[in-house]
Amino acid sequence: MLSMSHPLNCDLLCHVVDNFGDVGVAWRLARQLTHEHGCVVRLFVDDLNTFAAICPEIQPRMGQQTVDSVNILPWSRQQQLDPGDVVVEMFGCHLMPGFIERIQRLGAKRVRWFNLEHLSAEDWVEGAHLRASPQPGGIDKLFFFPGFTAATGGLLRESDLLARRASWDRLPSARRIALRSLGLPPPPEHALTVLLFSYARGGLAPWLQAMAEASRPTTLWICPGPMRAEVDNWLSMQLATGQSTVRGSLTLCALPFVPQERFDELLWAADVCVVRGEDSFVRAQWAARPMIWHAYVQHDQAHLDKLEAFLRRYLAAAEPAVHDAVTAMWEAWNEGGELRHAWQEFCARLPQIRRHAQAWCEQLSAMPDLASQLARAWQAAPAAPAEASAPMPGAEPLK
Ligand code: TRH
Repeated sequence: MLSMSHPLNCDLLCHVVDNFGDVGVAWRLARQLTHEHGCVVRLFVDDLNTFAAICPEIQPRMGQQTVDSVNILPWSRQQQLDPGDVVVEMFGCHLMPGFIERIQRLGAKRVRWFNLEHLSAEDWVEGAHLRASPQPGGIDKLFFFPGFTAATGGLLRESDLLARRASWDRLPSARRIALRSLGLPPPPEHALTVLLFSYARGGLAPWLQAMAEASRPTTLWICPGPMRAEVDNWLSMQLATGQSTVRGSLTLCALPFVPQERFDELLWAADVCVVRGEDSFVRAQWAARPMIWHAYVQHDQAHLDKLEAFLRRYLAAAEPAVHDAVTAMWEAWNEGGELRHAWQEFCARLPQIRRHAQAWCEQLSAMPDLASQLARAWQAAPAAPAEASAPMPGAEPLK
């Protein structure tokens, strides 16, 4: 909690490049700063339709709205408003010129300015974290890098997340109840459950075939997205949302898109999580489940460096069999390799991989979470607070 005489006014600004991760991360951070750090948060987003997909309470046409005590504003409102005490631009999005001018006019004594960057396990991140980038007008913008080591800004993690997951794990009926409320049939007894939320990837047929031919039944939960078409191709039918079908040992279910608040339950319900991008990747680590990460593809193949950098950290303490099985599976998934053999080896090592995932989660949880580190970073060099009594324009709850 910040030790200021008035709640800190914090602006988060998010430009949706594509998919759901940009606003997904911004939304998590906004709520955590509000609920755990007592900030008054304004979240400016340029694509409220995408926001509404992960948070159905959002009304895309509204000029201003308050959801879960966070003030949500369309991107263009920057033009009319003064910045708060802290400004966090998400992922290097370009703020509107009028807003930048007002940050500069108020100056470093009044505004702390951060650029929250993308997550990477690469070594250079430690050196770049909290580096200042001098801006015209004599104000510094600080780079804030999430990461997996103590010298980075850490990962988003709500204070009660691991306790909630632990009580879910202790409650055998939790999965059944969650699945029923999503309209999904319970998986066959002793079935392996696999959650599929990845980018497009050809060559899925051998993987699906391997699951269909396996002695252990498998239930595959397919999230909305490009993989649905791949699966439909293999099935030679269109699987509608909520529909299930069976091929040999494999039951396939097409999931609805769930609100972000419920996404963790899908991960917790699965024995193996295929995740992607940034936010689902981090949540799978907090779920402490065996996972396969599909990195967000970059033109210059930079994502493969990110993949290798993460695998180095993730598997540093792993036993050789786990190391080899996970590396082979992740590389095959990301590099378009043949999946059948890698999957069979991965499944053969599942109990050890699960123990490894739990140990990794414990190791990560020893680090302070990202929101707390961000709050500490702005406290380290506090700017003079704005007038205590005046509520921020654009921060009033809607009547
Ligand atoms: O959606 P992503 O691919 O997001 C991003 C963006 O593409 C971004 O531009 C890029 O920079 C980044 O990846 C690396 O994957 P991600 O990050 O996992 O975000 C998905 C979000 O969607 C996450 O917050 C969980 C949420 N989600 C739901 O709320 N409900 C669902 O049913 C599903 C499947 C996901």
